[in-house]
Amino acid sequence: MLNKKLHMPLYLIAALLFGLKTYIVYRFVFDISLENVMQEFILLINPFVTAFFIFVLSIFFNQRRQLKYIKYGILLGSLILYFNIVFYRNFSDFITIPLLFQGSNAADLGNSVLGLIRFWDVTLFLDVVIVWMLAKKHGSKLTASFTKRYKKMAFALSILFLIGNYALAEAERPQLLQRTFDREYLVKNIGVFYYHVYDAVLHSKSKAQRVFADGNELTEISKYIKEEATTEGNQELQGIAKDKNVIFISLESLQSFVINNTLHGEEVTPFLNSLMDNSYYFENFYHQTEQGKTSDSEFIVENSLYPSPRGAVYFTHAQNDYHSLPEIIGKNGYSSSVFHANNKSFWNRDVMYENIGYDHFYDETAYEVTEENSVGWGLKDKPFFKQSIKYLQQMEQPFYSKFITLTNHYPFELDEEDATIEPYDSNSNTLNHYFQTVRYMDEAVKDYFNYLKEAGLYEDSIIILMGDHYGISDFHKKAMSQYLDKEYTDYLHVQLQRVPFFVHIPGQEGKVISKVAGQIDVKPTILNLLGIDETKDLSFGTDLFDDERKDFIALRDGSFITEDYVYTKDHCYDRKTGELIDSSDQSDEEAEASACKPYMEQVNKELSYSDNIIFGDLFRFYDFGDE
Ligand code: GP9
Ligand code: MN
Repeated sequence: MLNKKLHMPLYLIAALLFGLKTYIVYRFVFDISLENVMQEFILLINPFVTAFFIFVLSIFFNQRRQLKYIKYGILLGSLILYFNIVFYRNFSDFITIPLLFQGSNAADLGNSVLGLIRFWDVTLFLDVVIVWMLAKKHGSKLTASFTKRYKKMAFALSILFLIGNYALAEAERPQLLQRTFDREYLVKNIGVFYYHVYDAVLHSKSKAQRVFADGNELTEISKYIKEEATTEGNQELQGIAKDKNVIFISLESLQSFVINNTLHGEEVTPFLNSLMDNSYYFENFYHQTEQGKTSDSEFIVENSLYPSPRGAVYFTHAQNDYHSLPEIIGKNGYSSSVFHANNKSFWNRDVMYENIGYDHFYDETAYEVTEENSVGWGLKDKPFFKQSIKYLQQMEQPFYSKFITLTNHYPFELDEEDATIEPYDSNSNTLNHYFQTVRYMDEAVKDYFNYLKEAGLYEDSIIILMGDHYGISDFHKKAMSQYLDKEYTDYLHVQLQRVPFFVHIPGQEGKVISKVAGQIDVKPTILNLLGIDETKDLSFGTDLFDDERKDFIALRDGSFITEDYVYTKDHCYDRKTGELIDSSDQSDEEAEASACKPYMEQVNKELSYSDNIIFGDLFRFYDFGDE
């Protein structure tokens, strides 16, 4: 049993004080956005759960050591929190290990650190002062040698709290840890301390893989790329956009099934449909993203490499050497920028963009965001485009600018006044509202074309539009098959991974192109249009206008699509009809073996080559010869 004289043990006092302080800091110092009661609840319990776990460990020591552990524990915890506060004041972001050790951000901080300290910051150490004083005056009364049973119970309780906290976080944001979401999300859900532990694990894992890599692997990989994925590019279109501005529009969650389709007898995307008349439109273009969603689509377009099978490359390998689109075109006289009205650290964009050579990132702070002009994830697409144009007008030409839309994002919320098409009627609210936000985005893009014309930028630009990834997941199978009037099969699932891809060159007629294509091909396609020699590059895609191109598109889960077949979940289908080629019939199985098998090996080889490049940071050993 407990020591009779003991009232409240010091470790509990420390946990309560430190938990309270951490909560106050989360709530009032960090600008953490809370969207619902559950998020508020998680944010409230997490500091106490964490503090309890940290300080309960002290009970395993003898009394003298308990005091030491609690005293230095609270000091260290407070310092970590305080460093984050100071860092946050400058960057509105949390410290990451790579940032601390190699980022220029940390150096910037060093210079201005004095300006970031406030007098009242001393109050942030009040709990430390109280605990140290109590330890000094009443140390022996506030500690005890706890019984085995007490130790076991208290420790078990702390683990239970942790699991409870994590379970709530996981329910609020599924696959929180696997998907390495935004740092704000991590801090919001697991707290700043576990966020640091998580960051450290991520960091050492990717460091280890990098350490054991050497340049030799590149010989084999570059040989493969030269043989299989490098072409001269379509000669007719080569250089057609030379010195023109490139405007790239990333269309949030837009899938091809809505294009040229109707709902209640109305076109869902009237503007994009009309754009098909004077653009190259690829109707069999697949997204190849994984857990990194939008950031994966960005990564593929910028590098023509595959994204990571787990997590987001933008987080895990943001410090690698790449040979990215912004860097290459920068060397060819282009300025480059990204426009996206979200927190700059979302998907670690601020770090990655700087590394791969973007000159400027117009993030949320570049926009006037109010309650009225926001919905769901933030600034609505229409004001987003409207407010962007002034920056574009001042930009040095030629420029490459990427615009990332946001309104058509799960859960597809829209204000009533913005809805111009009735919702669908199915068991899925998600799909029902998807059509409305898709229509809104279509209108926003239409407006944007007009702004470009008014600003006199249209004629000197080429405009590329691409869906970033699916918006309607497998979870809405029933509603999807109702809308499409088709049975939802694995084959259909793969076919639904098609996203729109437009290349709009003002003054050119364009056409609908049916060959199989994917995001991996965007970089070489843009380079060829700009007349930049792509044969020096190491990338897995090929120019989409070149008939000599590699004839399959690999999805990140190993599924693939060829001109004739769709392969997924161990089955080979006829691409046009969706008929299964491997039935139980023996002879058909043989047919399957000869049909999909040769591609299977190549797809796996290609995906693992790409992983090797990224995990081993192999491009640091390669001279692209364009310095
Ligand atoms: C966030 C936006 C959406 O900034 O790009 O990200 P997603 O969830 O689609 O990856
Ligand atoms: Mn997205």
